[in-house]
Amino acid sequence: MVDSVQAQIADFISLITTRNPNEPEFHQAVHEVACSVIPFMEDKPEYREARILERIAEPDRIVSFRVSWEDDQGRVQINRGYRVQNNNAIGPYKGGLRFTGDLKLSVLKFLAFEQTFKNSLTGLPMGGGKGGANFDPKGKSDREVMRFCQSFMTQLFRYIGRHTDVPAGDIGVGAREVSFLFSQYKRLTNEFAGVLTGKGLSFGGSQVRTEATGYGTVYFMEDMLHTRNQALEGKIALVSGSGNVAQYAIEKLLHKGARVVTASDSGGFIHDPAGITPERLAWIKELKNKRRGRISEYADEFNVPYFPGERPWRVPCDVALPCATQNEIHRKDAIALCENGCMSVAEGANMPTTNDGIDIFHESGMLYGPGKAANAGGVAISGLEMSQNAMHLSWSAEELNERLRNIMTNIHEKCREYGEERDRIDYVKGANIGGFVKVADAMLAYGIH
Ligand code: NDP
Ligand code: 2IT
Repeated sequence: MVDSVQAQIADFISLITTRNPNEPEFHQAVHEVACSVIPFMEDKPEYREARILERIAEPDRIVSFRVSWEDDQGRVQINRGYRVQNNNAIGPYKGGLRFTGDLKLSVLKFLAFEQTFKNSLTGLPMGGGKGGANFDPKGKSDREVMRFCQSFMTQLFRYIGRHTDVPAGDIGVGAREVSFLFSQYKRLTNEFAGVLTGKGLSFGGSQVRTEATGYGTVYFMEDMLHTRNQALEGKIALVSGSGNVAQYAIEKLLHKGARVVTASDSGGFIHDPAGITPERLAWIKELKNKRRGRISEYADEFNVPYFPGERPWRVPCDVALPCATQNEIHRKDAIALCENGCMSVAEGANMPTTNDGIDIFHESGMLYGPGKAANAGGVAISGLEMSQNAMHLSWSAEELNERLRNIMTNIHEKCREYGEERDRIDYVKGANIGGFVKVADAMLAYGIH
């Protein structure tokens, strides 16, 4: 039985690898899910015969388009934009847009695949998608970013819509970019519609969306710690990244009485042993969201060490929250975290830990919350932004924060339902199966297409 399951997983991965050559991130994400879902399907022939997992792992549609724009020197620039519409069995495609210089289709495919499970876990009616461009907003002027976003949306608008596909932000796409994108959609269609989430509060945005991913990740960690009668108060926390997710993860960790000793960007990390204070966090927000500077400046400003080209995982800690990008915790980093006494990892980022790193976490018995569960608070509040837009009303911050708190606990419970083992909860298994079932049942009902 076990051998046959292992053989099925190997066959499945070999099929995915052959069908999608040179897409290591996509293979990695599918592999992780297959290891949970294929054993689960052993006594569920209806899912197996309908080849549901194989269908979820083949995107419904991928569009790619040229984005031409003019830089401040009047030179023509050309980038490539994409939208991966992975699966809309349970709702319109939903997921962020990522702008990074090195963006590859493999990364967007893994993100859109994971998003399908994550969105299902929120309990809201959202399918999975992701998009973006190989465009790096860093070092560009506001006007250049505006012209790029206008050109990007001039292509993208024909593939999206409030009932079709609703993008949002991700790495390199924050409030500024979403505003430019939304306004171009409005110009092109003459429609004021909830076609993007993460909008400004004056034009249909939701309270708590900015905070939701980071806060939600901390809530999820809090729920994991509760299962062992632990709390965040007094814990030493490592955070990576210093963008949207990291900033609000740090903020909520401070509310909960934790001591956050690191932050990072693509250049390296800072170590502030006394702990990032609310004042220093406000300084980081100003640095990253307004001045668009580097985290190394924190080290100069507050006279703490900066480690260029390194990640924070070798600093001793109680808990760790990777909030930057994929594959930032490798096996050796996972070993260092465990050896240094880290008791829980909650992923604010998508797929920050390699699969052999996850194995180390599981072997150590630590509380490990994978991104598709732990960081689902962002897209959950996006889903509620869509609801508010559809009803032409807006809820208060208190209301939304309470809903976010409840959604994260519901996701934790879903992970428990499908991932509980004799002496622990396997959150990877719980999140993968918990996200899979709703999508699979809808696909079964639809028949074959
Ligand atoms: P931001 O663009 O606001 O911040 C990204 C942060 O990650 C920056 O500090 C950036 O540094 C750092 N970073 C980016 N690329 C790399 C790299 N290759 N190596 C090291 N550091 C890097 O993005 P978000 O905070 O929105 O996203 C962070 C993570 O959270 C991503 O994995 C995203 O997919 C995930 N996520 C985001 C959600 C959201 O609502 N925004 C929801 C759920 C998940 P630098 O400034 O130098 O580029
Ligand atoms: O990875 C994610 O969940 C996001 N970037 C947020 C997606 C969304 O639609 O809010």
